[in-house]
Amino acid sequence: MKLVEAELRRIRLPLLAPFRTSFGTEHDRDVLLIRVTTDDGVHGWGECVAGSEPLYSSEYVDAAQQVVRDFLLARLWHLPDISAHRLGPALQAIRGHRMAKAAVEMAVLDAELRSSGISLGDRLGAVRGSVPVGVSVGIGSSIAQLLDTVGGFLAQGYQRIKLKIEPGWDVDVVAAVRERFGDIGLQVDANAAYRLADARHLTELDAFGLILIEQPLPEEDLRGHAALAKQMRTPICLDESIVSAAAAADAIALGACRIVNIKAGRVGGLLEAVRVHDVCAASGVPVWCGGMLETGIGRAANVALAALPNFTLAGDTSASDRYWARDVITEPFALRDGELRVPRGPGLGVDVDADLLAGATTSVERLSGPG
Ligand code: SMG
Ligand code: MG
Repeated sequence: MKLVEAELRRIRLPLLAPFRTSFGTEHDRDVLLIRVTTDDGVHGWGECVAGSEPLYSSEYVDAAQQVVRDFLLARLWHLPDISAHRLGPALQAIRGHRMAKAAVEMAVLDAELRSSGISLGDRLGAVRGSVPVGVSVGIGSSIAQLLDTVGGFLAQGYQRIKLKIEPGWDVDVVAAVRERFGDIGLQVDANAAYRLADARHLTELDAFGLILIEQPLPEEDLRGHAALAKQMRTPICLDESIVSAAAAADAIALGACRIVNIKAGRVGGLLEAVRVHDVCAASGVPVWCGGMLETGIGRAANVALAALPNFTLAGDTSASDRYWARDVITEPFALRDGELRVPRGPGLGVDVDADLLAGATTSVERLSGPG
């Protein structure tokens, strides 16, 4: 299988409701989609999870598109036989830019699996036909408004609620949700908004029986997380800090986390995500699948990944209608009894709707290999 064409398409999808975190508010998503074509005429789709600004991590979508075009695809055109497991060695020279690499890998993997008739779930080692899902709830405008939002999601069947927190929107908010909704699965995510000096304040969260606290401290601060873990009863889960399987092994060895959030984009691709899963499984550390407000393309990959055996906690892979009035895939992901079904068709197992895609498109760059 040889790569002959690639289309770098940007789409803009308005979110049904703004999503506020400690680092900013998203009103819509500016998504880079990659469609590769092989010499057999098979297509493969990839989605890049980088945001429009470098706020979650150092990557952002304009840079990702440049990296994909000038540094990643540029190293792949000449390969006589391309497949996902050959990308690592071919792209090793390019440092970082994991979200850009992950998007290319997803597209190549999708094409490869579509041509051999294998589903992504089967390729990665899925052991479940559907996965339990939770929902991530942004910082609200008031506690009353947040309680309404949480109540709506629980009524839809979401199996756990994750509250975004930041200094000034934490203990009181968690207390109010616990009081109103009782013994629901509840966890919080700080997106690195605290410092170790806040440890005493954060221990107040221990009173609420949370499943976990996600990424309280900065990405680089593994030792800080290990020190915080000694003071808190609530398990620490890392998101931003875990950029590879090696980083996961280090964090676990240091005692910086007891749970890991896996996002394929953050670690450079689905194959590395499986390695993170395996490292955690070997250490008895449970994992769950994070979300980056993906369209149905990235969501299909997340749901397949979340079906691996050590994904024992509900993920942030919510249903399409939690985000979009209309997703770009023909069959949006729908919640059934608190779960999403893992696609069974070849590759990602979802079909892109050409009209919906055209309606959302803001630019298209068509590339082809040299001769
Ligand atoms: O996809 O439902 C989703 C969003 C889940 O909270 C979520 N993601 O830090 O885990 C996280 C955030 C990062 C994305 S904010 C744009
Ligand atoms: Mg997070």
